[in-house]
Amino acid sequence: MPTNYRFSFGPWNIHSGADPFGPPVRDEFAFAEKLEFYKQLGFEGVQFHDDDVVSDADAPWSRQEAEASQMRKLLNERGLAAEFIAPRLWEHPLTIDGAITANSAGTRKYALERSKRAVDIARIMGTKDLVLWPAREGTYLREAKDPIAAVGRLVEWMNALLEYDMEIRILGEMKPNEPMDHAYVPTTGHFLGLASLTVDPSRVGTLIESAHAILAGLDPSDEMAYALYHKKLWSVHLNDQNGLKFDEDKSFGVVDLRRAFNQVWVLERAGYGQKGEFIGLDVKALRTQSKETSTKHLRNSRAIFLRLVDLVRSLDAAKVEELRAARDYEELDLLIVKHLIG
Ligand code: 3MF
Ligand code: MG
Repeated sequence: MPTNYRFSFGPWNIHSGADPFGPPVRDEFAFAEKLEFYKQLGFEGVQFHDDDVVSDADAPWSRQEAEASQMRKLLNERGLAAEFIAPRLWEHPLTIDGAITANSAGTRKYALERSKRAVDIARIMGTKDLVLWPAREGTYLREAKDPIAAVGRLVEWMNALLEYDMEIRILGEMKPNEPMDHAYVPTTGHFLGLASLTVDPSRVGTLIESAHAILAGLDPSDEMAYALYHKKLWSVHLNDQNGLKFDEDKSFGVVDLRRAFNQVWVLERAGYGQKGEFIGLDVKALRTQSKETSTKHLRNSRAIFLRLVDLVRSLDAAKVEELRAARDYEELDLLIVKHLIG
């Protein structure tokens, strides 16, 4: 049975074009306007940070609860589903030097309490998935924190959440650097090692972002294959990245079509999506786009993904096997490139 792929993105993927070196270049769409784009563009999943759902993640719970219920209603009315909630632990004044791995016990307590509220928000929103992008869980200089204690603190944080809610799943979204010089848990493999140390490894898995793997000097399709073998690829952030520089969040497949093809191939071969997993995107419109044309990166990424699905399905698999057996990789190279050129 061919997979009928479902797509998701987060509200931050429609944005005003600000970057670290310049202010916004186009007006922000209101949240309600962003929601209308989902179905129009062929998406049904919404990825959320906790404070994308509620206006203030530090507000009294009664207010957060009411706002989350209201958001759930907005999604239901539009036939949309929340894919996951990610506690945004990297913007608060308390978490300047990290949240889970901060030296300050008070900050670590804040991080855990806020993460528990994110779990509560997830339950209201109808998802069991909590995404951890450990943005500032690393250092600017090696001596700033105790690196062994830091690893333990990540495990303790996961254990506390797994015990707080017996159904919640934690998906680690690993990235080797940016905003930190080095992250403590830079890759999927590192994270899966930690997952095995938690009180319930069956509820800890991964979300793999193409650009994050590339920034680690790794091939995203091999990273996905590694997680798929562990049955722990529970979401993806497809995008593209031109070499080792800042996280570009380019549209899927626009830099390296063959690398994108291989990601689609590994997902398709493993039946990814058949248990309801979303094809998530984490892409940004170029700063040069006008407001009116600032959702084309989402349209394009989805279209490129689906075109690559066609190409994966029409690839002569028997020929690939034959060339593998004959170890004629030059011929295989040409077969793939010709297939992509069409
Ligand atoms: C950073 C990211 C983040 C995460 C998001 C959800 C802003 O490189 O990829 O996007 O995807 O916070 O975890
Ligand atoms: Mg991401």
